[in-house]
Amino acid sequence: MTKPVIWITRSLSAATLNRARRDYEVIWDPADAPGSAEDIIAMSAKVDGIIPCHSEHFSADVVARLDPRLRIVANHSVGVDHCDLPALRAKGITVTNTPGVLSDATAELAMMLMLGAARHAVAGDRIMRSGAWDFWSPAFLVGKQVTGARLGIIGMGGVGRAFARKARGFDMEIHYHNRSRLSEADEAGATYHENLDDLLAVSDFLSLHCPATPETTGLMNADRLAKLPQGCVIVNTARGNLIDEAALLQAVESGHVGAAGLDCFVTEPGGNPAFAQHENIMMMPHVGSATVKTRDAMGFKALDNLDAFFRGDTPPDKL
Ligand code: 8YV
Repeated sequence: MTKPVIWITRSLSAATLNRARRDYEVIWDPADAPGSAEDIIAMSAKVDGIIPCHSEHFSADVVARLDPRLRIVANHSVGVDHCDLPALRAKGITVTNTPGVLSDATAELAMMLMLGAARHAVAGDRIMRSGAWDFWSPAFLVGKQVTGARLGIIGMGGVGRAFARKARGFDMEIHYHNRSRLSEADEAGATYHENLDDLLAVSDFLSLHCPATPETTGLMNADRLAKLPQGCVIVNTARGNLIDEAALLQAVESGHVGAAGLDCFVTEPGGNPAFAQHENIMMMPHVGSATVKTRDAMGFKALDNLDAFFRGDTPPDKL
C-alpha cells in the first residue's frame, strides 16, 4: 500500500520526524525556512497532508489557490490564527491543532516572564554580565512581590488553567475572565469576572491566554491598560496582536504599567525594537512551548491527527 505524502514545513523534533518517516512519505527541508504562500500553493499539488507551524499562513487567498490533492492541515500549534478556518472548511480541507500538550510548558514560560519582569531580571542579568556590579543598597532593584498578589487571567483554556495552578503555588489570588464561566472544579477557587473591565481593576498582575481572533485583536488597548491598577505587571505568552504595542509602550513609559513579560509580538520574527529600550520589559522570542518534552508531544499529536484522518476516522483534534 502506498503511503500518503506529507509536507513537514519546519524542523520538528527528531522523534516526530522519525515517526513521520516510518508511516508517511515525508517532504521536509532541513533548511527550516518558513513556507511562503507560493511554497504552500506549489506543495499542495504534491502532498495529501501538511504539518505546518504558525509560521505558514493559510490566508483566504492562499486557500483559494490550493490544489484539491491537499486534504488535511494538521497544525503543530494550538493557535490557528494563521489559518483561515472558514476558507479551509469551505474547500473541504480538514484542519486540526494540538491542544493540551503545550499548556504546562507555556505556563512555565509565563511564570518565568512574570517573575523576571517583577524582579528586574533583565537589569540584574545585564549588571552582572557587564561587570557593572559595583554598588549595593537596600534600595537596589526593588521589585514587586507576587505572593499574596491578585493575578488576573484572560482566557481560561488549557494554558490559562495551567498558569493558574502554578500561580496558586505562589499563593496568588486568582481572578479570571473567559467567554464562559468554568465549572467549580476547574475554577478551583478562582473568582470569575464576566466583565473584562472588572477583572482589569483587580489585576496586580495580568496574564493573557486567549486566542487571537478578530474580536481579541488590540484587546489591551490604551483604554483597557488605563483600567489596570498602577504598577501592574503584564504577561503575554499568547499572541502579539492581543496588545496595542504603542499603547503598552506609553503605559510603561508613564509608569502606569510597572513591567511586562512578553513572548509574543505583533511582528514575528523581529519583535518591537522600541521595547528593547526598557529593562522592565523582559522578552523571549516566541518560545512558550519550546521544551523537549512538549515539542515531542506536539509533533506526536499532529501525527495522531493525521493517522486518524488517513485511517478514515475523525481526527481527535479536528476543528
Ligand atoms: C508554537 C504556538 O511554538 O501552539 C501555538 O499556538 O504559538 C507555539 O506553541 C508554534 O506554533 C510551533 O508550531
